[in-house]
Amino acid sequence: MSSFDLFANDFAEPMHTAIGEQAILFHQFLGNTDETILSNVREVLKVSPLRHLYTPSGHKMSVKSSNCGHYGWLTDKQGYRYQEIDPVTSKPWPQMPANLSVKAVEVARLAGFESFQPDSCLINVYLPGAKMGLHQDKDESDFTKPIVSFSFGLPVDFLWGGFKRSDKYQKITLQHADALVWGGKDRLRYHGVQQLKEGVHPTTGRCRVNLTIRQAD
Ligand code: MD3
Ligand code: FE
Repeated sequence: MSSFDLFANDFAEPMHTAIGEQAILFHQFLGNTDETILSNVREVLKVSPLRHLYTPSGHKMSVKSSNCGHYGWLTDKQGYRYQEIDPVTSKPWPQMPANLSVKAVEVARLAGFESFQPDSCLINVYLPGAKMGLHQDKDESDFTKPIVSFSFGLPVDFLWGGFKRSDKYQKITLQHADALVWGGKDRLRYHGVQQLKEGVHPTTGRCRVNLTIRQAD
């Protein structure tokens, strides 16, 4: 290897990392659109506020959640599901901000998923100590559609597992403005996030915000 190769590698910060056959992490994909997207999310939350959800077995989730788009994901005693009405407001969820669905369709296309029509965005806010245990996303009607996730604020260790809960997993750091797209063979992988560590981020303050954009129906 020449010294030129070493020099080049220092600057060859990858724009994206393939973490699975059909799962790609796009580093800093959101660039300077972060503030615009977050201010649109704050407007959504003025209408459909963040709330803790309860699993069907009665456990309070540590994240606080809301939704925008035609369908919102939720869980309560009646189970995990998508629903068109926000039970807090008894009204439809706020519309998905156009820039959000545009960026999601754009990054899905970059990952090779052409016909993605997002109709749902789950907003999850993590404070230090919050986490999400290993689970599969399987409440959507069409598993051939990808899922796109945008991360903001404090970094977190994302857990990328296999197809059984007991399969071993790897840890991948998700940072502010990163986009993760997965589908196809990787669509039903177990995944989760480790406990958020204490910290303050210049854009979000003492939290992490994750937007999960899906085609639920
Ligand atoms: C890989 N959210 O809302 S996003 C969820 O950071 C959820 O808030 C996490 O899991 C979060 O359901 C992770 C990244 C993610 C989501 C689902 C996946 C990656 C995935 C499903 C299969 C494989
Ligand atoms: Fe998930």
